[in-house]
Amino acid sequence: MRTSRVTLLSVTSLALALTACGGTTKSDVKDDNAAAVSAGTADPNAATRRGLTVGFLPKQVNNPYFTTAGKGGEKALGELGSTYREVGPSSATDTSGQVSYVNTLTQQRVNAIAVSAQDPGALCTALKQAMTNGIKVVTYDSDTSPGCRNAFVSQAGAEDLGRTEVRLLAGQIGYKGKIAILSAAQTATNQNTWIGYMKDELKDPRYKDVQLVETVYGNDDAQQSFQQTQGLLREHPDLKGIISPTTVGIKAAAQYLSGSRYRGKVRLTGLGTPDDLRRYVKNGTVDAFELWDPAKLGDLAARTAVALASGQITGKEGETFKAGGTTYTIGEDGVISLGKPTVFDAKNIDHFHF
Ligand code: RAM
Repeated sequence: MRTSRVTLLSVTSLALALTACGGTTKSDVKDDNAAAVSAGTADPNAATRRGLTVGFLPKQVNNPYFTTAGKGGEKALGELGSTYREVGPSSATDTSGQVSYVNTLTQQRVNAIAVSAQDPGALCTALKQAMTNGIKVVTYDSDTSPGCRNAFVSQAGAEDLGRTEVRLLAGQIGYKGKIAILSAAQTATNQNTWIGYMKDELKDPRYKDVQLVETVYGNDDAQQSFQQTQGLLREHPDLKGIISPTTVGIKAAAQYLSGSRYRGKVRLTGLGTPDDLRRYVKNGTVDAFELWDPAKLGDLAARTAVALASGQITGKEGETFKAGGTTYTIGEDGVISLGKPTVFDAKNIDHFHF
């Protein structure tokens, strides 16, 4: 769903209006929250507030990964007696669009925003403005800077993800040959963090015969990702493997390889959904890849947003809260970790449906 954009100016006026307003309106509830945040105190025993509205702002609305994550968030909010609202751009490279959506949600006076950032810095001013208005901000999937949100719900350890992808691919190509990376948007915080760890992992002497020749960007667009894969093989016909740490990219690369003479010759791994890649595992295009359950990520983002808006946590390291029966502890820089990803291969893929 697209919502009309508002200017930063109108959000700034809103901040002033909110500060000045009196009476028993919905904004007063958020003003209470703002007071709790500015006092920097968490009350783990505070009651979970109901009737909240949490705005989900994915990187891209028409990406099935975010649709699944959104469904998880919506279900969790339903269980908690609160409302889910989704807005967002249809392109993963529309950072100014994302900024406008933050401003829209601020103007709509939602209680919390859960956002997957297309760019680490671009959203900062708008998110800070939202927080000034008493709105709690959670990033999930792809972070901004720690000062621009209350907490980040991380899908899995970034270092672990980056390193295991290199290990998976190196094992598949016998630790020898040229490899490439097919990423999402060039600014994506999550992919860039993982790629940083991939490059670091490749410095280990055991990869001395593995050469990373290129990193290309398919912008989480199926057609662009397909063409980038095609281009990689044209440029490097002796390529041995591709890592694609994006669900859109890996699916498009699998499609290309599967229908080409490279099927089974060029190994492909990365982050994908079992439903997207099942057929490519079965036809020998992909050996193994990994992911977390996006619905669980959306669920935890929603529950974190509600815990923040209820004053149970503020996002400080060491605070704990309960979400769906599990107790989570907030780590350094306000990071909350969902857990470990699952590696899928021919042996286990049929047990997973998402
Ligand atoms: C794509 C997006 C998302 C990423 C997954 C793995 O859907 O880029 O941000 O976490 O892939």
